[in-house]
Amino acid sequence: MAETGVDVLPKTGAEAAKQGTLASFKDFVVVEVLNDDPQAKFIALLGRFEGRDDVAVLLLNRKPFNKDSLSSLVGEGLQLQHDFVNDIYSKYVGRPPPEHSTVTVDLIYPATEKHVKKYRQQRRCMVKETPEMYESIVLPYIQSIPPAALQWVYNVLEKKKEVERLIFEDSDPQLGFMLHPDLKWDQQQVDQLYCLAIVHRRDVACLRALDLTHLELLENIRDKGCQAIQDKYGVPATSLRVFVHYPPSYWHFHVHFVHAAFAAPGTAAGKAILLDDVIDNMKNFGGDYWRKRTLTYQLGEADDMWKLLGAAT
Ligand code: G7M
Repeated sequence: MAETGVDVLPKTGAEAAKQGTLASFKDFVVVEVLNDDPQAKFIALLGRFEGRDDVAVLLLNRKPFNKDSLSSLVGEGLQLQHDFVNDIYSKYVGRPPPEHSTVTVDLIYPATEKHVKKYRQQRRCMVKETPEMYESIVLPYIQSIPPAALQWVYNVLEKKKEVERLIFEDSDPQLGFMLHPDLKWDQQQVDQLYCLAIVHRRDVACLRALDLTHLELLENIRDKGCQAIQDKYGVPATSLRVFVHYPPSYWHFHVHFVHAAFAAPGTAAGKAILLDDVIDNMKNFGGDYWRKRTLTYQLGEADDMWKLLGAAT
């Protein structure tokens, strides 16, 4: 094989990680367990590839049971090891076949300090953000974030990445958006559906930026996004929780579409605001509703925003 050119196989884990072609984590060293949630069967690890100074955040999620292939689980597939029996009650340890024992693996590499802080377990704090705090503290903070933080968004919008995952596009520069499966969804089970609509226009950072001129955009995302999900996955609008985050992690306007049966992370009060409520409040109480409101939400204490807002709260 040639030593140069795009077809060269990467030699190290770090190179493969950058190309998205990792086959295993054999030269990955765990430095810290950032978070461990046994209930959600989730662990976040901070690590390094051997010989590298930069760090990676590795998120491992055990997948829920797949109801569509139960026969391969409870048939001969599950190898049983007896634990105990007491009257009518018995217990075994079961070793599932490979298709039932996979984990989803999300890797952020190279990870920034912001990523590490985001996933490290930390005290949760409530903030009451007034419009004045938004103007004087949050807006300058948003403006200080390096544009590189939105590179993945622009890669999607410019069709450099995730092209084969595109579910729907409305290419209108003002009203248009692109709909993809969210990074968090592996598209295996429709009752865990999680899609993300990203708007084409680049001048709307978040909920606070909305006014009456954006109503048509919001209704367009809701109506065409729901229709596209119905067409592709057969999930009707009545089974979808459609919401925005405030504050978002990425300050380029986007909308989450999640199956109503799925209590996904980030759907809780203090983070998610239903798109219908966003629209309805603007229609009923004025286009500047989200600019005039005090917004109450939760942040991790390691979050840069908490460092700025904590003192003012
Ligand atoms: O909290 P916020 O509203 O900013 O949520 C951003 C959403 O973008 C989350 O649900 C992420 O899982 C999702 N997301 C983040 N990244 C880096 C990607 C990505 O590269 N591709 C896709 N499709 N979704 C992403």
